[in-house]
Amino acid sequence: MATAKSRKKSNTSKEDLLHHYREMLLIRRFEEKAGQLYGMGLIGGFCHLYIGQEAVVVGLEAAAEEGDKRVTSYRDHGHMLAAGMDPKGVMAELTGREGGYSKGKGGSMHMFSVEKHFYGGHGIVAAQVPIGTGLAFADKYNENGRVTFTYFGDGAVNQGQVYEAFNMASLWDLPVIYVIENNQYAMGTSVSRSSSTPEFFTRGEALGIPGEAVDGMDVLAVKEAGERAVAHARAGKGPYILEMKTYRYRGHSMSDPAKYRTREEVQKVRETQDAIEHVRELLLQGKHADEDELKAIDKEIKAVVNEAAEFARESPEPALDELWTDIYA
Ligand SMILES: Cc1ncc(C[n+]2csc(CCOP(=O)(O)OP(=O)(O)O)c2C)c(N)n1
Ligand SMILES: [Mg+2]
Repeated sequence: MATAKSRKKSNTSKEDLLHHYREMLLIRRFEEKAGQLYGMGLIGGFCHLYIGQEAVVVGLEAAAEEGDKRVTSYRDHGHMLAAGMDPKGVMAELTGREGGYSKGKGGSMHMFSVEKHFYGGHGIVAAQVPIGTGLAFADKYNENGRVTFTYFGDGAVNQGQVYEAFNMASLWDLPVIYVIENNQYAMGTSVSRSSSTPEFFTRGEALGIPGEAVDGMDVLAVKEAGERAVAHARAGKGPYILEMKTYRYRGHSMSDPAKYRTREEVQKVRETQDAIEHVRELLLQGKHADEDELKAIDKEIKAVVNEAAEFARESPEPALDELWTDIYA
């Protein structure tokens, strides 16, 4: 990975840079707040934060068009926000309240929005890969020109069902983009300890699926690669693999002993590769914004997140009779 400072200067427009900056900052501040609420006991159960990986989803959303779909794992808050879901509804789901996307009954890992074409939120590692492939099958069948972004991790990539899905997607030229978010760890297991070949972008080669590795800490590189993948899938040429080299700053979930990597390792990535810092520098260098303007944006985003947190604390708990709705009997 290039460092935040050494990355090439961009000729991206001011509007686009500001958009990426806001979107990534919203995810980071939202996740920081979720971590706080968790610490206060207002969020229970599992909660996996996306801090550090923001450029992946923000860059790919910038390459998507209205109507395109997305499906991901349990590390899903960033994907929802980037898809345009309401921070209030996401935060209220984390606190298990009525105003949440699943009426407080799903929690962090189980939220959906058909309106925003977000299909979850899946707690079973790699389960979303066949689901994303199925969504793409439906789109091809309906000839609607849509593509599906199917996100999964470096741990999930070693699951058998991934290759069954790859085979069908390639056989039927399904419009699906497989996004491997390689944050280098699956819980406490590093890629070098778990994977016989670490070059995940080549995992579709035997099945005829092209792939490329991308600096997932560089939102502009992500967007560019996303556009190539989208063009491929939308043209009817079938699936495409993007391996995003990224890093998570926080623990796997809120309960993580963090014994598998050093503080120095995390600190080094934060200091030299941070995706938000990168865009911040581009904005300042290009004289698109000054420190005061960036501070004002930060303030604005914090207000949105605080409002979401307030809503999530004040929304009532689901009524008892909700126990009997949305279930298979
Ligand atoms: C089938 C299955 N096996 C094990 C688990 C427990 N588990 C939850 S997350 C995880 C690690 C997955 O790592 P990765 O795919 O790299 O995603 P990341 O957490 O890094 O985003 C494991 C083993 C699970 N949820 N489902
Ligand atoms: Mg991982």
